[in-house]
Amino acid sequence: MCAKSINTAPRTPSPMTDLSTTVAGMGFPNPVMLASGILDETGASMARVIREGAGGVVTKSIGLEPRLGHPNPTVVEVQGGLLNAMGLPNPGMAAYADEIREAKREGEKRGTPVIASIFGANPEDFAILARMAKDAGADGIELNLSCPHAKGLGLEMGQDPLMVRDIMKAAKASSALPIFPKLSPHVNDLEGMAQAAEDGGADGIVVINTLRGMAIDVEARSPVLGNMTGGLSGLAIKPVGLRVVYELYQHTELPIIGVGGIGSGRDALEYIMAGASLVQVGTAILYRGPGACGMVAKELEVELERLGYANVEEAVGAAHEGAGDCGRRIDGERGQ
Ligand code: RRO
Repeated sequence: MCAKSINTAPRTPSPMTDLSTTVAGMGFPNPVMLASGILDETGASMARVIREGAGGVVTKSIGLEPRLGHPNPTVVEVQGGLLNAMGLPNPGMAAYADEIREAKREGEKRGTPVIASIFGANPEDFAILARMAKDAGADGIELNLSCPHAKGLGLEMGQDPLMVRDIMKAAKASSALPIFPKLSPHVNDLEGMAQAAEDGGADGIVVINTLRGMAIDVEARSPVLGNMTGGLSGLAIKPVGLRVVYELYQHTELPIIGVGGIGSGRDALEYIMAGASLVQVGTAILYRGPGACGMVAKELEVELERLGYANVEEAVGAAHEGAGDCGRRIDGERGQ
């Protein structure tokens, strides 16, 4: 067993579970956030998600300049989820700042953080965007280092540990906000990438972005998506996300934000037990509507109570208890 005791499981149902939690100094009314890329093009849609019970919202990924994105079709439903190649469409941060302000007004009423997702082509872009997002009132920043289908952006940067470190440093230097890089499962050395993020001053790590995939139209004898390939999200990727969160938990002390195929309180609890301190819901919005985050949070509360957890923190990493030598980093040493 590991020397560091983690989350001994309570035995009896807890009369009341406190869903509120604090991560990287930020307070969240519950740990279920809206993921970047869905219902977050406008302040009004994010405000609605907040009103319907989300514990936090993440904006669509925003760059410096307006961008049209990839040609249609940009989204197709596939077995187990969605395949998208939106191509980072956005109006540019100068125009989008008002959307952040509007979401923030609703967030302030309920103590719900608004996190700005940003993308760029180099550390300087990220530094400027982090400052602009902060000035617009964002409570935290998510660095998109993992979009699987954007040339020279996203994943291309997130596969280079030195670039990850330098982007983190630049964003951190220009904005005092908590900053969370979003990493891809498409990396050979996830542990090294997390270390690079930590070296750059990351306050937590978000995993996972979508998985690179493809759909074929046999009548047209061609790929369905205008971009040919796209990112797979939804239930199909949940086992991948869980595995990544579980492995990261063994190698970093940073808080982990889990995303990928979460559509119920049970899914959220699986991620939390794997090691996530917060979770994000994206594709499930399509099936459950704008209230999906609030619904998942309520279901999570029932699950935590049933299992006797008084709060979310007690359950974080619980799935490592029964796994023998836990390998969680202890006293600066890396585990197995
Ligand atoms: O806009 C997109 O096409 C997109 C982004 Br930024 C991302 O991070 N992940 C994804 O699947 N699509």
